[in-house]
Amino acid sequence: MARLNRSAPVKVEPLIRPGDAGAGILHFGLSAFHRAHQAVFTEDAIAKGGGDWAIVGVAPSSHAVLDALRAQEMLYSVLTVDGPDADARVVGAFDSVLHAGSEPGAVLRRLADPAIRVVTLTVTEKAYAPGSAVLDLIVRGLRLRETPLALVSCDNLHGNGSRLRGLVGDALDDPDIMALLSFPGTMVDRIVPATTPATLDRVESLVGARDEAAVAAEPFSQWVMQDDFPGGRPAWDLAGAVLTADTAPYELRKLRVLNGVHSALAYLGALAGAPTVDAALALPGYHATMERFIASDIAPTLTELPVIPYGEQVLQRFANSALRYRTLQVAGDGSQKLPQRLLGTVADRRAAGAVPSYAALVLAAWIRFVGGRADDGTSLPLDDPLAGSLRDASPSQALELLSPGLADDAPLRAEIDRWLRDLERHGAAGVLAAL
Ligand code: CS2
Repeated sequence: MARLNRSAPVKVEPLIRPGDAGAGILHFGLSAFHRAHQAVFTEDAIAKGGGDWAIVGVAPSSHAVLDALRAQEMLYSVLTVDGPDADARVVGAFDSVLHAGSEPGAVLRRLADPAIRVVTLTVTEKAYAPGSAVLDLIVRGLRLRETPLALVSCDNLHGNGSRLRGLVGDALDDPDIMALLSFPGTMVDRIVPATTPATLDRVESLVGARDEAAVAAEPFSQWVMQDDFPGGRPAWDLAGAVLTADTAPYELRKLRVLNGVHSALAYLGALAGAPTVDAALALPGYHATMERFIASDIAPTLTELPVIPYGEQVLQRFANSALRYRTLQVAGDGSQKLPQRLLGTVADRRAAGAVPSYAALVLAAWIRFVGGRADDGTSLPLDDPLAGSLRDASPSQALELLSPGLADDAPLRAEIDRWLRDLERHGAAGVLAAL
């Protein structure tokens, strides 16, 4: 079958064609998530509101997606899957792509380019540390900047905008350039599993061309952001994004409920041998345990937006059997993710004098998971920047690596130890079936 490109006869036309709009956004991280989320909002926004807002994508390390997009003249498809139903669209929001490692000069020129008025990032939790390669590159480019620019973190971090502002501000140490920059907070949400060969085959039959950069995603997609763009922005509001003064309540609810429960299912599911999130949720007791985790531990920490109906909707989304989101994918980088999605819940409940029992269960499952064995003895891979130290860590050492001082909280520790004994004795599936 012919490869997707601008002259391939396809069954589905993009809303805009690469080249129709000039470049206005520089995006770091060509992840499946970016291609199914911000790029789709941006294509809709350009189609509805116009403007030169096409995306220059920067791949921080891997060449695979970049090569595929170049071979396809910047076109790729998003497959929306919902149980047995699937629908594909071809997206034309990219102007061009660059590789940070081998083309740093071109990336720096784009960071200085006045046509670029928005920089967006999906670089994952671990990149938000002083001295990370991608932040270093951005800061070098910003030193050349003379016109206003919004830097928009689209990663799952609490206070992502202010976090980025802090890191960039410290590294730049230049008040004149900082005065040109804004750091709007955002909440991003769409479940986008890693692309599989089955995704590519399904896209091929719906689009009528072979697409090596295709992604599959759930129907749900949400983007909430602070409207603080000194150089302007695409009409993302016309594309369904919510512009608001304060993103914090949305972000906290999403991190603690959606991402917190996702990780809970990932660890408790992987221990029980469930390959995917939907398979984990279908195990006896898992759905009910997640509802209790949300109601007893998470909901009391969130006062500004309704939690229980949101939690029910999240569980429904996780049950989408077509997503096949691997528990091992969600389980990766736990040392970086859990502080964002679980430890805030723990800290708030402890400050209120309560011991969050289900959150302690998730911590116990994580400790067991990083030990490297599923309940049936199968070995589990550990994809985590701290893997070297975590593999042979005792429970106290693992908790200490997650957050200094966490292991010293005696009531919490007693609850984690109780769950660890239960998990050891009955396995995750046995423990949750009996709850
Ligand atoms: C997931 C997220 O892989 C993970 O850690 O929890 O990527 C999740 O799918 C997204 O945040 C959904 O918006």
